Amino acid sequence: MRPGAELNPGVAAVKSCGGSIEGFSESGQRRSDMAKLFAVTIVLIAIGSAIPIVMHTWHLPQDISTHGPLIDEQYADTMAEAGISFLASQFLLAFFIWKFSNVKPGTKTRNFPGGAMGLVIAAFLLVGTEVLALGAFGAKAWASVYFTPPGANAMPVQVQAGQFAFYFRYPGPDGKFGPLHAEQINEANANFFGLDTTHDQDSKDDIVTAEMAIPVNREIHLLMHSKDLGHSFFVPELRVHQDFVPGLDLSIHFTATKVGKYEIVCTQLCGLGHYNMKAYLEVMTPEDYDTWIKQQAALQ
Ligand SMILES: [Cu+2]
Repeated sequence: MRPGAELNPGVAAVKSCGGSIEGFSESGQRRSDMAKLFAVTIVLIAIGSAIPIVMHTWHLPQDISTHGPLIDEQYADTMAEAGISFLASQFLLAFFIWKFSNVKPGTKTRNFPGGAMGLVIAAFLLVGTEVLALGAFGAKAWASVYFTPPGANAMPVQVQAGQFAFYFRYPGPDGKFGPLHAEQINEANANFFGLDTTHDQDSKDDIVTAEMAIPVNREIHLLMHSKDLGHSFFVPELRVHQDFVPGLDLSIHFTATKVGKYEIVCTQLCGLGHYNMKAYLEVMTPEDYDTWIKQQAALQ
């Protein structure tokens, strides 16, 4: 290298070096070959990881809810947008590595106009626009679940999460839930919700179960609370995933469209027994549901 010459192959914006590579040492040539191999590897890995996505190798679970198509559409839009950005950034990275892989000794280093600050601002604007755009496009799916109230005929079901089980409560023939008394929760006598059936008239016909059953094609208004700490209610097929927050009464509404048995899982790491915190949702025909709820009422 000539005295005083600068060589900085790590900076992208150096002058391209087509033509002669006079003075290029053998180790420099080897580095250049390795860089080109690296660029090709990046392109191959990027394309290889995109193929299963484009070919839908990993399907989403079946959708059994009325709001599911909107959620799936949002997933597809997000995946397409993120996928195109990912491929573009990898190809660009590979291009720069290839282009500047054989910088000859003595090439003058040039800096990006504005330095790192300009790049940081550009990245900030790009990512911010991307996040805002996805938020705007996803508002419809979000609003269909959270910004519209349940219909007047929605069937109320209460779910309580606690380490490490879900319990469900149905209001019984009177259609009213009795009040909860946290101090009366007693798992030993199966009073999971803290009901006082001796004094509270509305609690007398409440039905508590360890599994959830609902009639198909009927809107459900799910009332959620946690007994202890953060948990979640996740049924992938329903496209419902809502956290429980201790101290908050949350609710969500949905309509299941396919009869079947589906798993309800907690996705919050809620303690040592978290791995085993699950229950089942059975979507039944209206007739089967009537039979089931009568059976459960008889077991109280
Ligand atoms: Cu949990």
